[in-house]
Amino acid sequence: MSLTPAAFAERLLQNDNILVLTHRRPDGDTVGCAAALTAALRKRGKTAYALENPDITSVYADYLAPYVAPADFTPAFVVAVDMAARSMFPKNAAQYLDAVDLTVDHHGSQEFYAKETCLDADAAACGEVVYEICRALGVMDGEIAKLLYLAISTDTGCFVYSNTTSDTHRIAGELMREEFDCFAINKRHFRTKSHARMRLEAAVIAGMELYDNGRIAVLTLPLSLMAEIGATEADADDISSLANLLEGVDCGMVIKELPSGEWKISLRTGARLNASTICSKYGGGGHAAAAGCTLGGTAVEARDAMLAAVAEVANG
Ligand SMILES: [Mn+2]
Repeated sequence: MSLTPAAFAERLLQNDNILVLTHRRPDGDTVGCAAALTAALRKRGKTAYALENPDITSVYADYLAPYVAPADFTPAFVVAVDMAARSMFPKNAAQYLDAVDLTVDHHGSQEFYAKETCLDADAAACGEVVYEICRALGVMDGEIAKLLYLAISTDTGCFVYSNTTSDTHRIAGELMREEFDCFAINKRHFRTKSHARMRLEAAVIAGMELYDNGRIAVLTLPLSLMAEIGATEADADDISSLANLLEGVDCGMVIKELPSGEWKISLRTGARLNASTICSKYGGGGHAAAAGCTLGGTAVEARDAMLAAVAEVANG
């Protein structure tokens, strides 16, 4: 049912005027994949653009900017990258909800909304699959390699999360043979924190709650705290990895307030718990070790709903 990367590349070569979509609240994987795929298609002589993403932060905006479609671009073929579900479409992509020709993804919770899908749920990042597609397209250079390295390094926490495999390292090694400044990417995304980010981490850690004999850590990030600190969305990027740093914790939960007043839940789990199964109870999903969902009500109600779901899955 799933397309191979080679078949995916074939479909791309048979079409033109291609638009690439990224997911809501874009991360390095979706942005790196969209930019890399667009660059690769242009190298093969195609007219290709990435759709502007209204949620993009300064952490990733400059990677996508050279590829963003002009307002008057009318696509003939639409591709989605790293997008598991229709709920992940950004607001400005609503017209493509039922019009995606191809999806490439690595989420086990993939909903198969596209006409055809290339899914590798064992890949640590969608960037690993897009790497194979670029190889099948016969194109690679320093720019594409930089973008795919961004995708893979950010989805693996710079190669330390449990999703990292020997394939992840092999592909990263092959990318590093191309000409780009790998250290600059690592320094920017993994070894640098803004002043606001440092203060934000201190504040959410001060408010950390522990449950289940210290196995569950909950961090809450209301917009009022963001405003108090003067933190932007860019300062809160990947804050969900923070809770699991505490010794003894194998279920880290970050409850972050959205501008809509709802709560975005990010769950990071060890082998004992499947994060995607837990989040799917509330319409979310993702990977076994990292998943998310959105809940209404107060932060306390969202937390209690999540703790109940965790307990249910742990006992089930
Ligand atoms: Mn991803």
